[in-house]
Formats: sequence, structure tokens, C-alpha cells
Amino acid sequence: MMKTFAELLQRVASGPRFRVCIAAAEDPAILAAARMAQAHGFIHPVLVGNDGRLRELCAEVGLGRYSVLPCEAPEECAAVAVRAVRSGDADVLMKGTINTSTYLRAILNKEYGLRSGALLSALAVYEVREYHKLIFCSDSGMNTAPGLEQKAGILHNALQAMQRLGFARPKVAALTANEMVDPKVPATVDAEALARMAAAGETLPCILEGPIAFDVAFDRAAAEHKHIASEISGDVDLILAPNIETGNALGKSWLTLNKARWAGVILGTTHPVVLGSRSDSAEVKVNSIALACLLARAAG
Ligand code: COD
Repeated sequence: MMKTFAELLQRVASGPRFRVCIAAAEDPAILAAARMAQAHGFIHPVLVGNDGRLRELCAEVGLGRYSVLPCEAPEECAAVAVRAVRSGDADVLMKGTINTSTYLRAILNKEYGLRSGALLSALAVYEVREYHKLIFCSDSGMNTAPGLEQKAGILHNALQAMQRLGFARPKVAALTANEMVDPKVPATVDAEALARMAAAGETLPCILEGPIAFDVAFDRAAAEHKHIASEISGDVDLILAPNIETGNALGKSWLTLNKARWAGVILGTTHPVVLGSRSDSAEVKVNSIALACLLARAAG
């Protein structure tokens, strides 16, 4: 099982090249990431944005073979990139220097977007030095306040992606602030419902516990101290966040205070979609591209 992004990169480098279409690619870190992914052998970059500026920046960062789809405004870049993927001119979509909502709205566009009919959700993967394996987390980037049905969709998307990456039975924490089911705290009610669904075999294979607080989920000593019997404590693979703020703040705290690395993708689309952050370094952006390409390959 992959425990680091280095292993993920090794795995994706042994496969075919994907044409990765980058919406508004005029950014040195994005183009440097494209150069690195190209050197690893798993992408051909298709750059969407201002032609002259792109060629200038590509020369600066040393990016060679690439294609350009010229356009200007961020909304137009998002639309052109999404259409290119939808029409088969590219295989994978990637966010460049545009706002996340603009990017997601183009993906959701009813006429030319990448909707599959399923719920779309964001999956983030973190490599935190202090933890012994990759931590998957959803949804910290797209669905803002999911209800139970949406949470079941978010769980399904994440488990399907993890299955494609080789996880047979991931350990899942339906995160809350404590372990008590309280009708006044809807997240605890949803977490219990999800745990029941998983135990009844109504989800893809996993061991899901919830409601469960972060300390019990990640620290076996905390679980023992609180006399909580847990099969997942200290060994969680996937965090199911109760809302976007929880997952987002948790991830950003690892990135900021723990110098963690991460990768982000959108799931439930017709084609693989990369969702990084504009502030990511080139090295971090490569992880997101690699994850999307690996999922694309596994989906066939
Ligand atoms: N899956 C499938 N269809 C969806 C989804 C989804 N997750 N979300 C919306 N839709 C469909 C709706 O059914 C509707 O048909 C259409 O899309 C528009 O839906 P609205 O009006 O609810 O959505 P929008 O366009 O106002 O906003 C959708 C966004 C995804 C852009 C919005 O929810 C958003 O901005 N999310 C948070 C993004 C963000 O800031 N992330 C932080 C990253 S650092």
C-alpha cells in the first residue's frame, strides 16, 4: 500500500502519459509542476491562457513540449479547458490561477461540464510527517454543508477512489466533536447513521466509526483513556468531515504548522479533475496531478 507521495509518483510514472489541460496556466509554479510531471513521464501539458505570456513563462521554467489553447479571462479559460476535456482533446483537467468556485462552476455547467449524474466531491490526501501513512479527507473543498444523503455520496466517491488505489477495507472516521449521539448536534446523528450503513454492508467495504472525535480517531491512548473500543483508533485512512470548514481547516493546519504535503482531486466527474491550491509549491502540485492520473488509469 502506498504510504507516501514518492511511492505514488513511482507508480504513476510507470504508466502511460495523460494530456493534462490546465485552466489559466500562467503561473511559474504551475508550469514548473507541469515540467516535473512531464520529466517523470506521465503527462503532456495542454496550457489554456494568454499565448504570449505562457510561451514566455514556459521558456523561463524550462518547459518544452506542450500545446496551447489561447484565451484570456478566467471564466473563459475554465470553460475552454473543461470543453477540451469533455470533447476528448485532453484526458485530465487541472486548475490554474483561477478561483476554486469559478473552476467548479465550469465543471458543473449543464451544457459543457463534466457532470456524470453522481454527486461531485473533493478528496484531499495528506502526507503528514508525524503520521505513519497517507491521510485521505473528504469533503474539504466542494460540498459546503452536506446532509446525510450527500455525506453518503461523499463517502462512496472517496471509497471508490481508494479502492482504485488498492485499499481493500479503509478505516474511516466520521468526524465529530465527541462520541455522543445528540439530536441537537446533527453531525453526530449523521455519523451514527453512516456507521450503521457501513456495518450493514450498504457502503463499499470499509470499517467506519462515528461519531468519533479527532483525538480518539488518531490517538489509541486517548481511546483507551476514554474507555472507547475502536478498531480504527491510531490507524485511520479516511476522515469524513462533517462540513467543509472542519476538513478544510484541519488540512490547512497540517500544511501550515506541520509542513505537510497534499494532493487534491474532484471525484464523481466524467473525467479526472485536479483541485490544487494556488499557493501550493510546484512539488505539491505534482502530487495532485499524479493522483488524478493514477485514478484515471485505475478507472480504465
Ligand atoms: N455535485 C453535483 N452537482 C452539484 C454539486 C455537487 N457537489 N453542487 C452543485 N451541483 C449542481 C446543482 O444541483 C445545480 O444544478 C448546479 O450545480 C448549481 O448548484 P448551486 O446553485 O447549488 O451551486 P453554485 O453554482 O452556487 O455553487 C457550487 C459550488 C461548488 C461552486 C459552491 O458550492 C462552492 O463554491 N463550493 C465551495 C468551493 C470552495 O470555496 N472551496 C474551498 C477550496 S480552498
